[in-house]
Amino acid sequence: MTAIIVSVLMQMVVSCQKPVPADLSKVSLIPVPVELKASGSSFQLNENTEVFIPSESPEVKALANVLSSQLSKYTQGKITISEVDGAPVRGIYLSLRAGHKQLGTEGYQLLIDEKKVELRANEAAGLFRGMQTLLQSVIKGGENNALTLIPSGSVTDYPRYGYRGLMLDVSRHFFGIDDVKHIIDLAAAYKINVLHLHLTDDQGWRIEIQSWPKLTTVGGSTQVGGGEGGFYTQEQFKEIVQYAKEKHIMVVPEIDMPGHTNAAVVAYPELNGTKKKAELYTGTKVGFSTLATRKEKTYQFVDDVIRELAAITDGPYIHIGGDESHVTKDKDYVYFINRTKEIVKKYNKTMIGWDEIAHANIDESDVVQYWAKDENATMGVNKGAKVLLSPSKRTYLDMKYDSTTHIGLTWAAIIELEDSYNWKPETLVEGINEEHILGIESPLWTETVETVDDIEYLVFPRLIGHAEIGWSLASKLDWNDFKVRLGQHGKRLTELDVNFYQSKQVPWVME
Ligand code: TNX
Repeated sequence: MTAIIVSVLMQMVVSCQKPVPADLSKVSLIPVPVELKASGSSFQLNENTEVFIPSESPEVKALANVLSSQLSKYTQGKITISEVDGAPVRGIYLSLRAGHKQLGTEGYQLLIDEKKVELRANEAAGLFRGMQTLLQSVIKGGENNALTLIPSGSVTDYPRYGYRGLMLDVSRHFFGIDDVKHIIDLAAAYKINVLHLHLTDDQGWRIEIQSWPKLTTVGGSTQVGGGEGGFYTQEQFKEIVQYAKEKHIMVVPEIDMPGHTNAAVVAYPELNGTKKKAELYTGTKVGFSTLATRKEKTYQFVDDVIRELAAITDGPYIHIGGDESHVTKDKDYVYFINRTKEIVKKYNKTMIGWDEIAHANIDESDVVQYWAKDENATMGVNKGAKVLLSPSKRTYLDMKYDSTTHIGLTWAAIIELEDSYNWKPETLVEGINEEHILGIESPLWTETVETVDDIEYLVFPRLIGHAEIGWSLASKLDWNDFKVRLGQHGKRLTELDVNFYQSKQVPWVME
């Protein structure tokens, strides 16, 4: 009896609410969705709002928990979650139902009216991406802006490229797992789906390899500038992988070889391919180290490293580096990449390497990461490989914004926001078209990056633009439109306490 009364009262509360006009097409969504239709009214978020999910779906439950805690910021009490068998008539409903082929694995549909917000996707990843759109759609409205609204209408959305990455160099300066998780959270809010960790370089080896323990105890003991460095145990690395997975982000680990291996050869001098004795290195030069590419011992090392790494990596990719091997003879370099490719294959992973690997016997099962040379990218495509785009003049997050930027480098370019945004993947390199492109990735090299504040400053807001280039339809990419939408994210970024670069090219709205 009481239950009926409560339910009748609830209905009255809901139906007593007067519709409040709002315009979904005015909401600044980034990345801009494929299709959006506004219907002029709104859904009101308040303490009576509930999140509904289908029963027996732990994955959706986990997402609903995240959504409820994020939305509860706007309401007095915590938004409750209830399991239902059919679609509810009111509230926020997360529904997983297969069959929307066009939406693929990451796409979603959002249907909002005065009574209900329904988020639909084929897979949990799609619900997660759609949740980011939903969270960006929450606005203040009504009299004195006292109400929290989600403008009504519909969104149908799915990504252009399946790989939209951020790379973090944890070798030049080491960052612990809490820092990495924090960056994962920020990137996930803009639908980034890959975190590439550059785990090894001349200055430090950052991942525990149990069969070669000195890699970390010796090779991980310092960093640029001489700080104490550090490394991830395999358990910690798995924790990062798991955390990223909950945000539907895949981790791509990189072991950079045969160059950029000073830290490894200090730990194990028998692997050294130069005549010089290696010492721990805390400077920022590149291109001076190499492995002994003609020794069998080296391939035992590569095999052990890839085997252990493959076992703790969820995703299909292992990145083997391959850049700037300036002291490796060309034929030795090609020999090394060819052998390493076989080892990656043996452990059932797909090899990614920087664009120089196009000189080796690569094929359609490999990925070339374009950073420097058009001809390498083209050579890779001609051999059938897919290309991951990280053009240094556009996507290198370690480049300064202007000549006064207090950190960062300038060798590739000085990259203000407009330059980082205003390019198209499919017209970047002649002959490389959409079908050759796996996606785009923005690398943050950390020679000059020492703190999380430094990371945030160089990554944001440039990564937000790259996230849009990777996700949105080419026909919707427009700098003048983007900068206005981005300006509307100023307040959000400030609330999230992100130390972002307040580019003068953007009309920031901080209130
Ligand atoms: C070049 S990009 C490198 C890195 C440096 C970076 C600094 C690439 C594949 N190699 O080793 O950290 O420049 O911007």
